[in-house]
Amino acid sequence: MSIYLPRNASKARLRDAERARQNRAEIVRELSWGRVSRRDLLKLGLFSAAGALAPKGGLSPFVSMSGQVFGPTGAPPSPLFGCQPFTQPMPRFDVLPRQPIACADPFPTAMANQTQMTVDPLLGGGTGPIEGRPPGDVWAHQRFSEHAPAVFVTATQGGATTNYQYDPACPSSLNSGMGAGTTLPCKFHPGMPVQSATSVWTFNGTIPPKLVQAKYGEPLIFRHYNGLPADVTQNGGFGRHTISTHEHNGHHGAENDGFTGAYFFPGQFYDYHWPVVLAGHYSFNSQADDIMASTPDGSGGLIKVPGDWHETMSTHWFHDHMFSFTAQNVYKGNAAMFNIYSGLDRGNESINDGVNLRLPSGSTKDWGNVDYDVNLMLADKCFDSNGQLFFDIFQFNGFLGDVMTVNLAFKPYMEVERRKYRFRILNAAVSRFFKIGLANAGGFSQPMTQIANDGNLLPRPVTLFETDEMGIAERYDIVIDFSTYQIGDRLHLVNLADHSNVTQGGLDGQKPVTDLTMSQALFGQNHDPCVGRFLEFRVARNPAVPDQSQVPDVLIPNPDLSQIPVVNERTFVFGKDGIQTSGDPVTAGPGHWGIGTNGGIQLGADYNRISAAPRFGTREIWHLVNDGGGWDHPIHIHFEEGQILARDGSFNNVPNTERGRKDVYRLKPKGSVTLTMQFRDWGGMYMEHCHNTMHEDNAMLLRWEIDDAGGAFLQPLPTPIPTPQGVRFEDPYLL
Ligand SMILES: [Cu+2]
Repeated sequence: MSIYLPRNASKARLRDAERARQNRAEIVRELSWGRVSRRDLLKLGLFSAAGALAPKGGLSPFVSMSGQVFGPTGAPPSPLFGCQPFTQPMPRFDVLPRQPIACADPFPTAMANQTQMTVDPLLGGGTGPIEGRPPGDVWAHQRFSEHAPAVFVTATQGGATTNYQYDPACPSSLNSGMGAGTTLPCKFHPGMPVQSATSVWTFNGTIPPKLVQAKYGEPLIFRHYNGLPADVTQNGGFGRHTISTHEHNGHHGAENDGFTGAYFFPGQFYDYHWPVVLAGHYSFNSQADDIMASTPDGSGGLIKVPGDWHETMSTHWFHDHMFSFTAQNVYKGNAAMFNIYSGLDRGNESINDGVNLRLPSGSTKDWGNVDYDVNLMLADKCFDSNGQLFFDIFQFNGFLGDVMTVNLAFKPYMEVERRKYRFRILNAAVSRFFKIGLANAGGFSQPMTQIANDGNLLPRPVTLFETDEMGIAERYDIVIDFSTYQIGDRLHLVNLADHSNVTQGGLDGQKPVTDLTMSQALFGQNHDPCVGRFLEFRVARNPAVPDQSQVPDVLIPNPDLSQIPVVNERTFVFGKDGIQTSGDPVTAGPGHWGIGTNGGIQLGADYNRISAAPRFGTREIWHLVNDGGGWDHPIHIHFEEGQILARDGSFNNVPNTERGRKDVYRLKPKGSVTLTMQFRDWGGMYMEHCHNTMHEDNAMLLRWEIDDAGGAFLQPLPTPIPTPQGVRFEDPYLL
């Protein structure tokens, strides 16, 4: 339960709460440094077996220093330093340069580059490989020469610093006045303090968040340098300096999937090879003779590619997946977006070739225009009394912030033209759900058109006045037509999902408690500080050029699975108190949460254990079941998008906005989801987990794998155990 005292709470209560927060922060810090383990805290009586922080005075926000419960109280509200909503422009994403692969030095190699370098004494000294990817055949890039990298994109994870190289990839007139090269200090608002290099860790250490643009058939190397401090204690109290980068729902080999145990150390890099192929690449349309499966050629035409065009993907993101530390690292800034372009979803609204859907984007470039195609990253944050980013790992049910941000800016505004825009909205929160409505100046709900869910365009667009409850890591692509408004009009995106729990007196990280109406959210008595308006649109002018975009009645129909046999069904039950079966402190993490597979007991997380191993080239049906404790769990299955066959036993319960393809499946309290997935093209070890990352980091994560095709695979695959001096391997065990 994240608790925030009201802003008018008494000074004494605020002082006690701040002291409790500082005491808790000290324990969080010790844990994050690895100086104490959760087992140690358990022994000290500071941690209950169920994982909750023991109610000792000065630690829990529920308990006063004298041992008296002070009821619905807790952390002091984040200071806003007098900053008002909608007083800063929203920065568009910072687009990372796409360089020719020849710029990569050293040149990428199929197997991990084991060139030795000196290792910092704080990391044990000696020497170790420059690339942190596990060595050898098993972790070589699969089919590397067939998908020879063409484009090189690189970034360094680092502490907060000023951005002098901002590139929004659009004119300043379309970015609320901010042009390329605008100097951006790392602040959540110009009136808030600069974030210190230990408080915020982002790609290149800068804000706004980064965007990588890719297109089908053009393999890309993302070289991720770890520029974080070698000293594990230099983390501002939370965040781990080892990282593993997951391209969320990337369809590629496991060596590029950001496996939770394949993390790398400060001073190292990791080459992620993202071939960007349509699912079915090796088994469907393999001669590439269907123009619908295609990619822009750079000069107005199309190049056909293998695979099933019904599996075309669009809006991805990538983020840290470090075992047990994902929530802290993503919250601290390890989150970026990845737009994939295709013949269908080209990012050009004027090319009329019978394939291009001509969604709102722009026309200047052949593909990948972002003039009217806007990435939005939503996240709730929390600050300490100095205005530095704050995190509390003891919120096992979920961590909720009290300050709403878009693109890491506190409640910004965006100037828009009178025309259609596409917004690629990502829920990048730790535990918060959003339900989004669009309000006009009078507070009345306005129509929006949802065109995509997760990475995938829907079979048909859906007009709505409010979105579904958007789970963590889900993406909703929404088109808003501002041509029906007048110059000078102001509209707002409004969060309707209220996490406040009045009976328990705090914010509930388990699920949204109440879905508010627009009028309740705007005019009601709200206890959740992140409810209400969070982004202002200012209708600034008529379009500079006529809007040529459209939203066709048919987008991407689902792939036809009728001829593909189902070879297996599996059931995964998501619940509490996973039983730990391994005492290995490296690969295993104790419960609070857990997952039971095929009728087995609920188990804690252990990435040395294989919980499912579907056969390469097959299709299965998986049942994801919430054990009914009153929580929602947004479950992400890596590797390939699936289709939802039933919610709570029936297809009738699947809303229109979920009838396309998905990669995150919200279970809802007591709910279940039945889905079907295929396992093709690539192999290796993947994950399935709750994307409430507090649940994920506390044992709601398992490893599954496809281990009989795609590479030089052993069965089962050896588990990597990274060290700064090199990666060793352990034999896994099968459930
Ligand atoms: Cu969960």
